[in-house]
Formats: sequence, structure tokens, C-alpha cells
Amino acid sequence: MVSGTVGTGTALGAVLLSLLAVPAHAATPSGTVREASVAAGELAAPDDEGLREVLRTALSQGAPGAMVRVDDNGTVHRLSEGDADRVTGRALTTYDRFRVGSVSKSFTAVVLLQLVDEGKLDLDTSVNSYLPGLLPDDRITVRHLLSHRSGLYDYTNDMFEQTVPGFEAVRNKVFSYQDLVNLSLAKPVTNAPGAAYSYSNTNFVVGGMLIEKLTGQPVRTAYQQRIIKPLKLTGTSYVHPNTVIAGRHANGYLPPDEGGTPVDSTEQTVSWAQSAGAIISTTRDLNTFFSALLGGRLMSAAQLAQMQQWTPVNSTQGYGLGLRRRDLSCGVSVYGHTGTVQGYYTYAFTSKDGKRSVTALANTSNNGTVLTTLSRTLESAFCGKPQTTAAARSSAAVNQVERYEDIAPNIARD
Ligand code: REY
Repeated sequence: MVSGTVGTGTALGAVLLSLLAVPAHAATPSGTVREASVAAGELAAPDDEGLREVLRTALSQGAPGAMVRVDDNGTVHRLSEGDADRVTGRALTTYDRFRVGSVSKSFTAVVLLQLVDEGKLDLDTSVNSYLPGLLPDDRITVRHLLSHRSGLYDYTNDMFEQTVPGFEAVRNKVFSYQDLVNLSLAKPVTNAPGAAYSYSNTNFVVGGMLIEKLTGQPVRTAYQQRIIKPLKLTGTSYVHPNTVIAGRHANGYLPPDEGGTPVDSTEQTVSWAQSAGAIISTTRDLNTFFSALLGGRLMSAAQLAQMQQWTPVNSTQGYGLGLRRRDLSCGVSVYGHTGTVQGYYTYAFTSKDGKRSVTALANTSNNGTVLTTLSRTLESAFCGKPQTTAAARSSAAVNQVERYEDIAPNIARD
């Protein structure tokens, strides 16, 4: 077990922040009333004991290792439990790199919104006007892609119907974007454009095609020049189709559906996801990234507001443009993304002002129990120690019942 708290926060900063805080339960432009935007200075202190308990519970439920890093306005909390490598027994540390899965979607959305700022892309224009003939319906807009309302079928539903055989079949494959779009288009759309939220990797594969078309660069270069280099994310990379995670990293472990020994899934091309899920990063870098994003340092205020136009997912979650919102039991909303890639579960979320950021990882997947447990790091990190009043208990109970993990809904991932 490693636990450390370093750095300082200033009381004056907290006072100033509380003066700037947006009132709780403010209505969003899309009319959602449950969002509660709270500045970091108004939050309860992170609950390190609670975080430790969550990580240990994840281990007891089958995760080889689990870790969390909180960056709280200059104060850092780092906790880790268990193994990065089950063969050597090397302990997991919060400096280890890992595959972030769909947290990559937030990177892709940032690049696209920067292109909106540059006048090269319009959110409400047909995707086909940028990529002629690609999609079967001219009414599908860029905004529909980024909010998962295009109706484009998620090809991973079929690809990973059987978890380990599905993974082994693609782990060394190299797909073109067009290959992945073709897999999707072989199936009927799930809804008319704009009509419903339906999470689909296909949307962010098309997002990658848009980046390449509009910048004339591979997505790797766009991520590098626009996000990784300016924010000095030294542990972050996009190496597709290379299969190796360079440097010190957590190995990923994928449990078979039928039980038994987990497969070491560390090395894979992640070509099945690319701009929908192939980034490698660290807890520090993801915290830096989401702090910069919500802090307004990656795009104009106008585009950041677009990113936070919420489509309801369920009663405690909304999806913006490549950005998730989760409403916690203490009435605080947090902003970021989740990620699932074979052997890795990630949560990376920040406060409304970007000043408290949290990244949690378990080096397992295909284990819904661990996924739900790991989500509790957000409660400990943003809500502090649990309250014991009757009102707090009943609100927590409601949240527990209504909360489910929304990843790609059509395949059983637990
Ligand atoms: C793919 C399957 C999950 C994961 C996925 N991830 O779409 C995107 C995301 C990038 O939202 C796999 N589950 C697992 C199965 C279920 O194979 N049969 O749990 O590792 O992050």
C-alpha cells in the first residue's frame, strides 16, 4: 500500500473560490435540473480512508491492483493497492501508465472542438459534407456523433460478445477506420439522427476520420500537437498500431466469461477502438487534462459550453460532447469520462472549475462488480467522509438504485 499527501492548498484560495462558486442545482442550458456545479473550494476534503477502503474492496472482488490520484488545487493524494504485474509481483504505483479506453473520447472531442474554434468544422453540419458518402443518412451531424445520438450501431457489441475469444481475435489486428465503419453499417441504425442517446464507439471512430480529414494529420499528431505537448503530458501517448506500453506500466488482466485465470491483455493494437479508445496515460496526466479542460484552457468558453450541453443518460448521469457528467450523492456534479479496455477500468473526473481532479484505475475489466466499486472513489474524493443523517442516507440509497455503469449498453460487460 502506498499513500502520500503532498503539497498545500491555501485557505485564501478556498475563500475566493467559494465566492466565485456557481449556485448548486443551477439549471443547464438543456434544462437538466439535477446538475450541481460546485467549485473545488466548496467541496468537503477528500476522504483518504474511504478511498483506501474502495481500493481494497476492488481487490477483494478480483482486481489484481487498484489506484487513485486526487489533485486538489495543489494538494496531491496518491493511493494504490495490489499488483501491477501478477508474475513478478511488482506493486502498482500511481506513476504507472495504463490504457485509458474511452477517456480517449474526451481527447478526440477536444481536438474537434478546437477545429470548431478555428472555423474548420461546424457542429450542426452533416458529417457527409466533410466525408462525402460515408454515412447512410445525410441528417447525421457532428453534434450527433459527439453526443452519441447518431444511431450508428456499435460494432463492438458483436466483436466482444464472447470476451476472451473476441479479444484474442482482434488483439493483433490492424483495422482502417473504414473497416470499423463498415462493420457498423452492416447493422441497422439504432435510432433516427438526434432521436435518442445510444453509446457507440462508431461515433468516435468517425470523429477520428474527421480529425484526419480536416487537419491532414494522423490523430496521433493532432493529439500530440494540440493536447499532449502543450499540457506536458509526459506519460501520455497514442501508439496505434504498436502493441506495447512503453515505460513503467500496469499490466491489464482480462477475466474469461466462464471464470478461471485472467488473460494478460496488456499488449494489443487497440485498433478496434483507435480514436474511440486507444490512448495510454497516467493518473497525473488525466488529472492535468481534465483540469485544463474544465478550467477553460483547451478551447474557447463558447465551445466548452457546447461540450456541456447534456443529453440525459439516466437520472444521475448526462453525456455532453465526449464528456460525461455524474451527479454524486452529496449533490455535487463532476465532469470527465470512464474507460473500459480489456484489463483496465478507468474513471477520470474533475470539479466544475477543474480544480479538484480524480483518476482511478483497476487493472481488470469484464467485472461489473469492480467497475461499480471503483465508481465509489468519486464519492470519497468529491463528497468527503460519508454523512450519517437520515436525509443523506436516503439520497445515497436513491443514487445507488438508479446508478448503473453506462459503457456500451448492448453487451453484457459484467
Ligand atoms: C469493449 C469490451 C468495451 C470490453 C468498449 N470500450 O467498448 C470502450 C469504452 C472503448 O467505452 C470487455 N468486455 C472488457 C467484453 C464483454 O468483452 N463481453 O470488459 O474488457 O471504454
